[in-house]
Amino acid sequence: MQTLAQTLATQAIPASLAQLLQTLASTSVAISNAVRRGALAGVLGSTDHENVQGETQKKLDVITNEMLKDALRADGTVRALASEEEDFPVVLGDHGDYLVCFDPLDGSSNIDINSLVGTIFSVLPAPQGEVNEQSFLQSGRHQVAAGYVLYGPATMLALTTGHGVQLFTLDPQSGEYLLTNPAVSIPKDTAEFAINMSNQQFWEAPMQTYIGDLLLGKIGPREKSFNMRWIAAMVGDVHRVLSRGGIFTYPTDHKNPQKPYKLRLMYEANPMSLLVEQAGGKSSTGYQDILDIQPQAIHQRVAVILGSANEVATCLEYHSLDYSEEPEL
Ligand code: AFP
Repeated sequence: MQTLAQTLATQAIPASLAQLLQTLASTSVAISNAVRRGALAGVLGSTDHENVQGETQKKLDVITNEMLKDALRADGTVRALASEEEDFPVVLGDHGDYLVCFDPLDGSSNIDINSLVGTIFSVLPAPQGEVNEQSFLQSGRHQVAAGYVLYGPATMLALTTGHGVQLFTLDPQSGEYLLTNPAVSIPKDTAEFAINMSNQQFWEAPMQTYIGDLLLGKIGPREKSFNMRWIAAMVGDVHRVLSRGGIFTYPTDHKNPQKPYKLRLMYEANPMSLLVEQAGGKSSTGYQDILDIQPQAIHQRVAVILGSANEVATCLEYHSLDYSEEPEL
């Protein structure tokens, strides 16, 4: 089986990008080891800090953030990074071709229950001259690479450099990522959806109606039965979508009017959308392709609907209807 290095050598990408991706991959091997040791390494539980998103940081959020920061600083190809766990971008040096955005440990609330977590990353070109927060505000179409590492029963890396999506499995013996799927392809149709149903009363009309119709199964307008899954780590839910299709959504909700969206554009929505598009799927807010959004801030959040192309298209049809008429009593 091909190693990650051998696979990257077959792609028309600059040597500096291949080096950076190797650095991200080898750091993820160290993260995988820390995650696997869990309580034995004393890494479970929370800190007494909140991140800029107002969420209490887990010890592993902080540890993995530092591991990635140190590795990217030493790599030399990265001018600055933006992390879900950092208030502001961190400038690493005055040379290097890339900016990196990452969520060091997605789904960290799963850590204490020994369930799926992962690392998500997005690589953008660095502009000429000084870099600052503004430099990161590039739409997802500018990403030169994106991927995630899933720390599950096996540690797996999903990667795109714009040449489709490749899936690698970590060989724990050699510490190498080996190519286990050279061309991931998301089935166009599906009978599986992923959404946090507990927020149902707070969704807007299009999502209420769409999910309502899925739940009606064979007796509803869709005339087929749907199954539901929810991992509470986007990395796990998107991995399932890449593996066997499905639709995943974290839609707009009004549970907290100050925070109508949950997922972060730069660390979650953009890299996952590039992977999904490169694997033949579709990704949208309901009204706009996620990859076309012009970011306004690095910690910006968005509504996300992604997955099997035909199912996402159906969901978008519900978003194009007029819900202003009061329902008949
Ligand atoms: P954390 O990394 O802060 O735990 O959040 C994970 C996440 O942003 C995303 O990965 C999940 O899809 C989503 O939150 C789960 O949210 P719920 O708490 O609503 O299940």
